[in-house]
Amino acid sequence: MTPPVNLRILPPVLLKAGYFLTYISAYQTVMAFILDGKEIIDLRSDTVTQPTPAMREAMAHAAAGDDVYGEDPTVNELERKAAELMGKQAGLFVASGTMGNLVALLAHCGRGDEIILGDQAHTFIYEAGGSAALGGIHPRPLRNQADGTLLMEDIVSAIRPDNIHFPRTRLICLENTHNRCAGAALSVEYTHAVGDLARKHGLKLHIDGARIFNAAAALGVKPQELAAPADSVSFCLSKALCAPVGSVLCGSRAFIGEARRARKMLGGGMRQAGILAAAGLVALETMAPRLHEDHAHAKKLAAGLSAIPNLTVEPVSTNIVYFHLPPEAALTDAAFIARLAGRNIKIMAVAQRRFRAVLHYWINSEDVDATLDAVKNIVNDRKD
Ligand code: TLP
Repeated sequence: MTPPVNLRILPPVLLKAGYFLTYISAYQTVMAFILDGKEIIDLRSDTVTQPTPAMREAMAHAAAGDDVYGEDPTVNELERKAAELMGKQAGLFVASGTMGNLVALLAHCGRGDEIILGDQAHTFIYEAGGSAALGGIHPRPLRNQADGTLLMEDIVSAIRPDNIHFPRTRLICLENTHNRCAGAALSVEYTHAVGDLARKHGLKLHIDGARIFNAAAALGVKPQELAAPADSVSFCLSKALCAPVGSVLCGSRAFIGEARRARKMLGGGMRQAGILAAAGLVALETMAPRLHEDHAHAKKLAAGLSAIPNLTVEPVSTNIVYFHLPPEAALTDAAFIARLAGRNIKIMAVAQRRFRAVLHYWINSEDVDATLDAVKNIVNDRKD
């Protein structure tokens, strides 16, 4: 009888398997070291977050189908869950926060329509003018207050009367949390007031809620309370929630139908996107409830930075910390960034003398200590 395995080749095979397993485990150790963020303290953004092992696991086993046919069960589940969390009828999984905002604007507005938004809004500054370039939509930027709000009186006076000379005001856009306004969380009361104003003037309200879960955590409210006055809200899975890709746009069934058409037009129909949506579902379950930890780390970082002579720190309410070097400091912005990078710490320069550090899942309390230590030494010009 022939044995099922040739026993003579078994020892070399086992040896090779042994080497292979050793390589794999060494590889895993190195990758874990790099991927868990311990090697580099990357504070440039929460967009840099690697997916967690649970997300990778869910992605590997996700059920998938053709999402353009509406046949991807995991995408459908993510869209259902997202809509439920935002208190809306329907959701649409999109490739990015930028696409979520653009698709929303295309669905709300026609060519020549005007949107009212903040002059510090992500949509106004960082989205490559997509709504104007691709939708013929006219932006009307109003001055953002330091807390991320727009003044009611500014909004009212920006609404156009019906006159053939003017574009038609169609939409008001808010951002919550407000990225460039120190990550400020806009309150439920304020958002309702803007929603009431919009309805009174026959306008729609869109919220760029890229970090709306951070706003909800900081304010101690449910995200749907913040989204309630809005006709549409988009939020990102790929930022503080740690998923690798994607955002969800939520609104009424009819609105999402229009948005789905706009997404297709932009080339955003992603087919077996359940592989990505699976990570998004894990993000909603596991990451949304822990955001207060990032906020605590942000407060700790801000307190430590403000104790360093010559640095000024903007008020912190969520996971974003902005701070400033004094204008007269000998240290240039580029040198500051480079010296931090030399200690494996990455932060972002957002304007002259203004820097941003964003806290996220892969940054722990010791990383904050290490960052404070590094900044202190560099600002005091101590050699490392
Ligand atoms: N913001 C990024 C950069 O683009 C600045 C960051 O690092 O913070 N809305 C808001 C409020 C955002 O902060 C961002 C990304 C987006 C939309 C766009 O999201 P993505 O990058 O997924 O297109």
